[in-house]
Amino acid sequence: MSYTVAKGNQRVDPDQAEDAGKLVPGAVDLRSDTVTRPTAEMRQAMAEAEVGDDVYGEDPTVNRLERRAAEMFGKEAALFVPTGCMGNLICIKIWTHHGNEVICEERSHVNLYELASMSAIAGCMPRVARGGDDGILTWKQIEAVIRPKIYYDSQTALICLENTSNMAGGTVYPTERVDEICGRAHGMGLKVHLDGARIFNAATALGDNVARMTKNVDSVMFCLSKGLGAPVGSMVAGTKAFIEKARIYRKMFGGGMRQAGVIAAAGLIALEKSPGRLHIDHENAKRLAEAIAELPGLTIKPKSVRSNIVIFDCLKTGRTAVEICDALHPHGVWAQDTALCSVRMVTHCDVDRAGIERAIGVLKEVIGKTQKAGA
Ligand code: TLP
Repeated sequence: MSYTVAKGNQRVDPDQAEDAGKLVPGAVDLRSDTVTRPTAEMRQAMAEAEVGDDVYGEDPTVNRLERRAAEMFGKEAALFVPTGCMGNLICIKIWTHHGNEVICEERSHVNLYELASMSAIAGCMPRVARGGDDGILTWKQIEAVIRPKIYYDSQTALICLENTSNMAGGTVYPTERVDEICGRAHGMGLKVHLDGARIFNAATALGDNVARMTKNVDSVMFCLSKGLGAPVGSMVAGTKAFIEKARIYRKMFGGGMRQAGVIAAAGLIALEKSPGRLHIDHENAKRLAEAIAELPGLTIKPKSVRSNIVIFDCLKTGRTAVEICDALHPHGVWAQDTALCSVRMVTHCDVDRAGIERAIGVLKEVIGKTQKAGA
């Protein structure tokens, strides 16, 4: 079977590949949970959505989504934004001045995958702290990189946490840790922003609720378009005054959307229905990790897999992550290289247990061949 799909983190050139994005029967797409497609219920709601001009505040569906998100997070207000990247940038922009430093974990999305927008647009320097293997920061690690209040030092303004921590393998912040960091940061006049792109996965892993988990952060961004399965959109939540500012920056960054109710309708369904099924993705990730741990040359600690992200090391196979992904690809199992010898597989609502078993079968075959070739 031949088809075209982005390999690893490459983008398919639509002029070169007319079949880009076409559904491939039987393919198991584990590159990311961003690949999920809207359900029939979402599509129906999108078709029927009541809409208006959201820049004028007149889209009833967007207004409903924003009210519901604020309520679920126990915050005064929320704002619908096109992407997680824009949501994070808006929050960073509000909490900082040009020349400030933003503390974040080395592997965090704001540091690695947002095209340096905090520098290019908000005028800030990322100041990275290295968490342990789990990418979860302690106060001690944060404190070590806070700048002293000296006039010739750039000043720390903000701490960005990421929950779950994507590139550390979907690891989860204990809520007490977030509370401790917020308490100490606030005591020093610093703000805390939470990149909660996958906060509902974290909530599922902890058995906690998102309002409690984000009670003390100053702002939170979360994505509707990842594990929750909506086609587009993320939310930012905080105080009413903060969201008023966020609305201004959203417009400045080109994110003022008009009849956005069409996509907000899917977001509402994602918010209500999807959190309750995330445990299935987590069980699938666990199963995948346990099978991977048995394969020669692949390294992963299945116990460390707490949510829907499985990252394994392939150094001992003698092949790079790109080579492994390329070898899986023709068998219809798609994964993403995240470093030279590190492969990521993300479970989500469009891959069921049968798909996971198929991925395991293909991995066994491909890794078996690798071993024979290397022997
Ligand atoms: N993550 C994507 C890639 O950009 C790496 C993925 O496939 O995981 N915060 C976190 C923690 C994220 O993982 C992502 C996207 C974002 C923010 C940005 O969200 P979008 O793509 O909506 O801008």
